[in-house]
Amino acid sequence: MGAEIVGHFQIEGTVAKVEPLGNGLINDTYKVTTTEADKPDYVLQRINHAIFQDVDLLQHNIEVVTAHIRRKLIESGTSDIDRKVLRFIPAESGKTYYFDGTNYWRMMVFIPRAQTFETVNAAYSYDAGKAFGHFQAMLADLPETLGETIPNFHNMEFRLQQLHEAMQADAAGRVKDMGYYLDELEKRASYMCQAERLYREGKLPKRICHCDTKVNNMMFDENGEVLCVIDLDTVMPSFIFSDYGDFLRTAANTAEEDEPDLQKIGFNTEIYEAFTHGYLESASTFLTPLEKDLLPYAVALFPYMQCVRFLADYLNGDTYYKIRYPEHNLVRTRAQFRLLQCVEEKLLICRIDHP
Ligand code: GN1
Ligand code: MG
Repeated sequence: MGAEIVGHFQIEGTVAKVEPLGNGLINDTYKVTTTEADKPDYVLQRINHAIFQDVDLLQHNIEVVTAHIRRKLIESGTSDIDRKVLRFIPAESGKTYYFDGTNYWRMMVFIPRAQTFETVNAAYSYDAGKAFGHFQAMLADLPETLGETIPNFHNMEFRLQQLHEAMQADAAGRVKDMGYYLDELEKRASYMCQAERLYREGKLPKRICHCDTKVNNMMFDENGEVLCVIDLDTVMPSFIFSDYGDFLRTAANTAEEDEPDLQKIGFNTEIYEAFTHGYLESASTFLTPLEKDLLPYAVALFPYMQCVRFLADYLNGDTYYKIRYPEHNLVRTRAQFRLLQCVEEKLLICRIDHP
């Protein structure tokens, strides 16, 4: 596998090897190394077609976004542009993906001498905040409306509805032991769904967001300077909370998102403050006062939403996220709930409805 697929794309150079890359939970990613020193290496990805069902829309969004950013970087006289925005390689059809009859594949240029991190310190968080704010700002004047590559992706009401459906179906017979988490999540449901309500009331806008701002989706150069944001599958209209909140969910957590030892999980307020500072520096030009007021809500929303999503997948018998062991989604659920509690304690924002 691999080399044959690569042959369908208009790459430069000769393929020397194809090997797995990264640790994403959705797509399968490979690094393609070429023999020639003066030719780029590439990243090959098998798109998870069960999750991204409209690959045409998916690639269209990504092409529009990367072209827009590239144009802005050129206009502003930025150097080293191929390391600051992803470049996709056309397949023989001219499209930026190839369908082999079963799977969809795409290729992009591998960004050389770049690094990603699973954890960051406060200084990096400040830079990342600025970079994500800048990413949203660059896309604020995108002339085209983008479709949702996963409909209702960060819609909290929809995610709770999916959890309720998973409870009712109880496909894996796991509901009986989940009473504690189901109750705790339900108590917070109304508070957590406030963004959708405010949107319906016309008080909150949707903007083009990245929607997967996990800390490991940002590339840094050899000196630790931010290069670019990767993993653009979920770039779509959303509340700005998506990008702000999901970064802190991963970066300010003192442990991994699936840490089994709950004692190790904490919320690092130094990282929270640094990231917020950086984010506001580049995003305050377009944020409304209400969006700014609700940033602490966004910090709680993302561990909550991720907890709901992991738990729903656990109840469904692990059909969405890749798992490494049978109880993995339960361990993730517990870890995200613990993180939510830490956020609530530190930011004093526990909004529970009492019956
Ligand atoms: C998935 O693909 P990856 O691992 O970057 C997921 C995110 C979750 C994340 C949890 C399309 O992201 O929404 O926050 O796992 N992406 C999709 O780690 O569902
Ligand atoms: Mg990723």
